[in-house]
Amino acid sequence: MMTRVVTLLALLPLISLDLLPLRCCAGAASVAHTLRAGSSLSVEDHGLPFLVSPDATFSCGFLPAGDNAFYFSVWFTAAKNRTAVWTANPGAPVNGRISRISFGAEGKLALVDADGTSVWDSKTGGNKQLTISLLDTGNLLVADPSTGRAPVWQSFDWPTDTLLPSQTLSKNKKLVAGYYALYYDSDNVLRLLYDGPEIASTYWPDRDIGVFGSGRTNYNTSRIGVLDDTGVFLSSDKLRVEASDLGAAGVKRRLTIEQDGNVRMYSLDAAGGWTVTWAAMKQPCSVHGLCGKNGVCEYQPSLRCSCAPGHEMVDRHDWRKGCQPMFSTATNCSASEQQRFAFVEVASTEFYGYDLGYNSSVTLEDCKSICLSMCSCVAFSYKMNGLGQCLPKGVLFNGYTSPTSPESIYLKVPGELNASAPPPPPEGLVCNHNGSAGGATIVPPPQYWSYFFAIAAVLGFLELLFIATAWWFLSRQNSAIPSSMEAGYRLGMGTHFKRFTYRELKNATGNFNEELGHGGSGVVYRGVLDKTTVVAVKKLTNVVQADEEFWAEMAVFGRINHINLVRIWGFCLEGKHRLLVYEYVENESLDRHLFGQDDIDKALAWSERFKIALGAARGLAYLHHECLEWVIHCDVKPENILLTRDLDPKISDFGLAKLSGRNDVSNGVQLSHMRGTAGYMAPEWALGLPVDAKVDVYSYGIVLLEMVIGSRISDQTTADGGERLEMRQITQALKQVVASGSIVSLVDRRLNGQFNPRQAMEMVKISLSCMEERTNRPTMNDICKALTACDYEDEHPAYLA
Ligand SMILES: *[C@@H]1O[C@H](CO)[C@@H](O)[C@H](O)[C@H]1NC(C)=O
Ligand SMILES: *[C@@H]1O[C@H](CO)[C@@H](O)[C@H](O)[C@H]1NC(C)=O
Ligand SMILES: *[C@@H]1O[C@H](CO)[C@@H](O)[C@H](O)[C@H]1NC(C)=O
Ligand SMILES: *[C@@H]1O[C@H](CO)[C@@H](O)[C@H](O)[C@H]1NC(C)=O
Ligand SMILES: *[C@@H]1O[C@H](CO)[C@@H](O)[C@H](O)[C@H]1NC(C)=O
Ligand SMILES: CC(=O)N[C@H]1CO[C@H](CO)[C@@H](O)[C@@H]1O
Repeated sequence: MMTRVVTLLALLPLISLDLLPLRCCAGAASVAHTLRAGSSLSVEDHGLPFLVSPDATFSCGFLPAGDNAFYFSVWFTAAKNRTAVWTANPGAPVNGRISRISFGAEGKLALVDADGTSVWDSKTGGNKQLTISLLDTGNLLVADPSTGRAPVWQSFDWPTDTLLPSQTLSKNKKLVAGYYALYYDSDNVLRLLYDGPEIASTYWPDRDIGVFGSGRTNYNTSRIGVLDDTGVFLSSDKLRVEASDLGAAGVKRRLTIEQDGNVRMYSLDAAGGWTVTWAAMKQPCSVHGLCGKNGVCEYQPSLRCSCAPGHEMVDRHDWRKGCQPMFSTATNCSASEQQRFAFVEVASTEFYGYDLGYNSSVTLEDCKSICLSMCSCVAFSYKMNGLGQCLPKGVLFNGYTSPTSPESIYLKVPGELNASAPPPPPEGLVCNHNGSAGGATIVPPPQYWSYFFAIAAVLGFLELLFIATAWWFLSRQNSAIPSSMEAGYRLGMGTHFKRFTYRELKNATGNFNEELGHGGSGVVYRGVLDKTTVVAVKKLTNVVQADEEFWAEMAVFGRINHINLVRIWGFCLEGKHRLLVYEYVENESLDRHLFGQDDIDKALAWSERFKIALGAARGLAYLHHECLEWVIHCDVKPENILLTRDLDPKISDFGLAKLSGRNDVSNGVQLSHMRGTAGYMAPEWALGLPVDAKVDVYSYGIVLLEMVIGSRISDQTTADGGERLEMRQITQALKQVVASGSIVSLVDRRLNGQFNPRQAMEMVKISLSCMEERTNRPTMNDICKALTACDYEDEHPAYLA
């Protein structure tokens, strides 16, 4: 295998990536830029534009909008997908037959539907000789030539969802998409508003930070916002935003509000596609109104709605209509009725607004009684963090869940949901710190709670009883779990986590004949369960634990569940055999994709690399933080990051450090054997210091850097290809690159300059901070936040399409 050598020390001259060649539009010259009164175009000629701007940047004419429906719009000629930048008849398409756009003899631009009704007109005309032109700015202009082409009407005054460079957004103009609007509020601040059928609220600038906290002002009454060609949007309320490709010459840009409530700036690339260069909302779920009443938004890895526990969708096809409770809510406010209710915790979840009151420095119990005493209280949010903040809520809107949120919401539900069952666990997901018999905490990870509570609500308390008993058994370290208990346990977990017999696994793997790979912890074989499910079966070597301890660890593994972690389906513990059964991940490990592929076409694209970096960070953050810092991976490297068919990352082999021996010490875990892989191991390993989660942060930093440069760090050599570089020299070189502000010399050449410089720079900066001395390294949560903040390439959520 040939190793490509990236010479970090020899910083090469920058390769220009911002000079995107512009497409020329042959044949456009035959179409008019300006028309006199008496011109028209039928929708049946929709292959033809009505007008094209002099330099052919913009065209206008009919754009299809579904079956046999058309809009009259202006679009960028060079864009592959004709994205309308202005539309005459938004929301009111005309028929695909007979409809016409005409600039009539009286000087009025009018859109007439098949049945002869006028759908829209420019309300211009009279007896003057007017003309209509499409300008190079994208402005469709009706002008009077006799007065030096003074505008009589222009599309720039009637924006739809898009602002073009040189077009102004002002007091009486707003950008609208569905229920969302970008507009100047009466206090002079540019805001984003959700104006839905049930509720209306503004969500940008962030209301928790406020106008001034967001760097805005409400003192400037001019209320003007302008986008310029270089990619700067300036607003009179002191908002200034810059495109990530700021200043790139000749780039065609637009600023558009979209159906998902976000505002994005786009640049047209050479291939005729659009690249997001700025987005108003960094967290897609912070947009209001996405999932409706009692709905919860989750962004992991793309936007997804679900109902709060005990609720179901009102309309299966429309999340905006939200969810309704499946239980009877309070009808009167008698004390006896209030006693009917209890609370169910939904961890890491917030619902914005609709507070009925606010109390601080109260206990959770006080907060419960405050909510019980208010008839209209349907839930409360409680934040521990030393303040004891209690916010009873009257309505649940704008819900979102984020693994890092410190808040929990407690839903008021009828007590019969738990009448004779054991209490729902008092805390969120807890990977029992020390595997001991602590509180039986059984709340599944956040992304499964809806499923979990749906079962609880529908089937009643039976499962809870099973689960609790099973857990009681497990936590008693009883290795002989009766099968009915196992069944209940499986059901409750919403998974198939189970104990397998050795014979089952032997059969499933055809007597361990197809080896998928091997590492320090054992050999992995391909297996097939129930003739259908492909799994990976790992025969563990080096397991030093007694059966009881192994059981306890398995109990923890069974609860680890995150989209970016390889799922563990079960295990086998029989005699000296110790096996783990994993989800099979189709697309091999990251190293196979990243290294040794000299074929340019096969190299991972930038967006894929960034997605993998973010996903792996989320998986590790989950292990470190959601599990009370219990699970340290200890062997983060590209070989342990598996990729799905869609190239989503899943971390494998976590938790094995623990199985292969440990000594708990007060500050960190002292592992009896050194684990990890040379090149990815933090320096404290070598120094024999106790290790903590920061060893994973170090290794992650190395992997992150390797994703940027496309080769192994341990293979880096000096410019003449001579000796290997030491880590110290590499960080030195990286610091120079960061200081120079240009990352091009560093990024994998196979990408041919097709990468996002801002993301690449952020990745290198994070990587550098991961290589710092232990206490200075960021946490995985910090890294997730930093990466998410530059993840502008949000796909549009599928359900809104
Ligand atoms: C208000 O904003 C406009 C446009 O950004 C700017 O030209 C003007 O100087 C501002 N006025 C004040 C008083 O800051
Ligand atoms: C055009 O739109 C289709 C469907 O919306 C999408 O799959 C495709 O990627 C788009 N093409 C470009 C160049 O944006
Ligand atoms: C309130 O409702 C409860 C049960 O829903 C009922 O038993 C009680 O009689 C009601 N009280 C009044 C005053 O209506
Ligand atoms: C909560 O606040 C309200 C009003 O601020 C007050 O009347 C009430 O006593 C407080 N409750 C507790 C338990 O502190
Ligand atoms: C370990 O378990 C014991 C016994 O339940 C408990 O008191 C202790 O707090 C646990 N330790 C940690 C760090 O959770
Ligand atoms: C309303 C109600 O009965 N809630 C009960 C749920 O279960 C726990 C534990 O048994 C009780 O403490 C609650 O009162």
